[in-house]
Amino acid sequence: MRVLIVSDTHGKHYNLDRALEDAGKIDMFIHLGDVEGGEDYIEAVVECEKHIVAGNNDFFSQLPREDEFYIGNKKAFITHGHNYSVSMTKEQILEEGKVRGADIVMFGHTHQPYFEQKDGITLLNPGSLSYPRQIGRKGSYMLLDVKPDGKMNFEERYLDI
Ligand SMILES: [Mn+2]
Repeated sequence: MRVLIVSDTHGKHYNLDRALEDAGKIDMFIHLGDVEGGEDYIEAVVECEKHIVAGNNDFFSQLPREDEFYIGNKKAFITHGHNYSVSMTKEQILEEGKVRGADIVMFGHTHQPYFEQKDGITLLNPGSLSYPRQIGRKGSYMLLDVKPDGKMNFEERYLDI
């Protein structure tokens, strides 16, 4: 199964469309917040199972602040990350993931890709599709491929400017 993981589109859909096209057929779509009104657009163009959380800029949205669900037999915990000071430290969100018994913890907010496997937990941020802040500033997203034997392969991908 293929899972497309994106974040921080901030109401712009040009790069989201490119990511959806690049990713090809997907079985699950995850957006880690700062959708800024893009919910209706995503609802219209993405047909598979979707998990979307609210970011610090989604003031009037009805989206949940966090979500827990399974990807295969692994438990995922997703949240935008601003409530866990992710710009300063990854310890708080990692700790929350442990408390919740998560295998995979996903966040956004920093607009910089992040990937770490620690204490049995995979902690990741796909970066931002619309306003990348890492060196090179290419819009980024992550693709998770779950093999038939359950093995997970995480791939960070960058769009050409
Ligand atoms: Mn943002």
